[in-house]
Amino acid sequence: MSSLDEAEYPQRILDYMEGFLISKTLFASCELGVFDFLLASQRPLSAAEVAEGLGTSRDGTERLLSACVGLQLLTAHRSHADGGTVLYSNTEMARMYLTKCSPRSLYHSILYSSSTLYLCWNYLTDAVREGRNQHERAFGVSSGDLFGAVYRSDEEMLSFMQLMNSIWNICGEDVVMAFDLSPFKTIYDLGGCSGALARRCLTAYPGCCVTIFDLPKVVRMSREHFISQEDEGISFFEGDFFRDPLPEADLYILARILHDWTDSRSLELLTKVYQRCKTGGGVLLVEALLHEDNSGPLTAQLYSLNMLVQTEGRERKTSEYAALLTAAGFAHIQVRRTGKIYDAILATK
Ligand code: SAM
Ligand code: ASE
Repeated sequence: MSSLDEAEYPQRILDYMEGFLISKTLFASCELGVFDFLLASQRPLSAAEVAEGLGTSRDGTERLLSACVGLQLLTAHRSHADGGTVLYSNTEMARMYLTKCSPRSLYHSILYSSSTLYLCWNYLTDAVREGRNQHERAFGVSSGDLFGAVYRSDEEMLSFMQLMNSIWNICGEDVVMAFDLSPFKTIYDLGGCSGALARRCLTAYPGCCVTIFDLPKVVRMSREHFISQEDEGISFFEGDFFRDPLPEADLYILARILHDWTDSRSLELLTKVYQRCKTGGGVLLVEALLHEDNSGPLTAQLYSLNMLVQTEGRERKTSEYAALLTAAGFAHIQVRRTGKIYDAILATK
């Protein structure tokens, strides 16, 4: 296709227009459990066997599996024994990223994208028109309290936490290794959520102590589903980072926190962090950084639209984070781009 002139054939426009067909094919395959079923069977299966196992229609399943072959998520083998029946198995990419229990699984990100993001994005046009998030339209909940809306039920909270958790399967190590954090012994992960990044920190810096600071109900859920007694070096602190005093620490991690909030709320939080931070201590921001001229990366540009439909914040450029950090009192601002979704900024007091 790439050899055709765009003036003659608008391949890219067609791809953009129909991009959601691909997303939905991926969502449905994960929701139905296609990749986990093929993994468990340990041999290639026909569409009829998959349909029988999943309790789905034969014809619908055949089309879904065929589309997954087109997406290179499945491989089709022609069985010689059995009159040329097509048998399907996971590609390595699907096995690694789409099965529920793989260490690099994105399964939960995909489920959240399907059940929540897709519904919010249905109102992107309204979000742009109004300049605000769409929780009310999409889910009928007030967005006055942002995380009250995001956590509108226990099920929704767990699903959000699983989304937060799963991306660190892919990007976590890069983010905690972007700087040498070994001088910082007492670390608070503000809005630390499921604790996935705290865990990455401990693996990279076995000598440190990480405390996950989050809202009480999030801490409860994290204890129940994500962090066990065996996770030595990890503890919890229940609190509201806007309302409650912050504990003293060497390093505060704010991963995907500031992008939820306006400049003024972000500055309020960073100022509080600066006041409690030990001298020589610091703050690590983990965010998807936009280029200075806003020319990319595309992921950060799209995530900024997602922040519009779902939060009160935006994705920012390095200079915008630097201005907030400076205004809060921090100095020695350093940036490391990872080449993956999330980058790191370290500033010290
Ligand atoms: N840092 C985690 C990560 O990157 O995976 C989670 C980021 S998530 C977008 C934002 C986190 O901030 C959630 O865990 C949420 O519960 C927490 N949070 C929101 N408002 C808070 C508040 N007022 N006090 C403490 N935590 C809060
Ligand atoms: C937030 C991060 C996310 C708040 C809501 C969110 C993500 C999805 N919804 O702080 C993760 C990043 N992914 C996207 C599409 O923005």
